[in-house]
Amino acid sequence: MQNNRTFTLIKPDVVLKGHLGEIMQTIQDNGFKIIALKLTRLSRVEAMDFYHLHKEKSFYNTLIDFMISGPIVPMVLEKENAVEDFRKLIGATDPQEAAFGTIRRKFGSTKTKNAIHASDSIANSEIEGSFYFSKRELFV
Ligand code: 3AN
Repeated sequence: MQNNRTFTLIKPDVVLKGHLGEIMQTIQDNGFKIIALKLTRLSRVEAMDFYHLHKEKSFYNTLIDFMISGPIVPMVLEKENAVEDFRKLIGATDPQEAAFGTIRRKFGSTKTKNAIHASDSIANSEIEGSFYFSKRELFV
């Protein structure tokens, strides 16, 4: 992924509550351009693969069950300083601790149902983006 891109994934809680449009508007209003997007659903095996780095964590099974409970919307976004700026826009992992005005503060409810995921580095954004999208879909 170029260093002006990041990967994000809107989680099932948001999609099922009907807040998808509002979040996409927030993303665009904050200067991010949508490069790739799909509405999809993970199998248990895919979810375990995507979150394999967390497999020893106490919350792993809860996270997997939640992530396969409904539709998700992975996206690749473009903006200068995309990874860092987008992490600021989503806020802290726990929506109760996330800053006011952030996506997790507004739309998340718990550390598991926290509305949205975003890559924490350029390297991870490349790995995560290519988990969901082909090179052709990413225009690379
Ligand atoms: P973030 O998404 O803020 O970078 P990570 O990468 O530490 O957070 O965790 C990945 C996902 O695992 C989070 N998005 C969250 O849904 C879940 N998670 C993290 N910590 C906890 C926790 N203490 N309890 C429940 N779920 C958690």
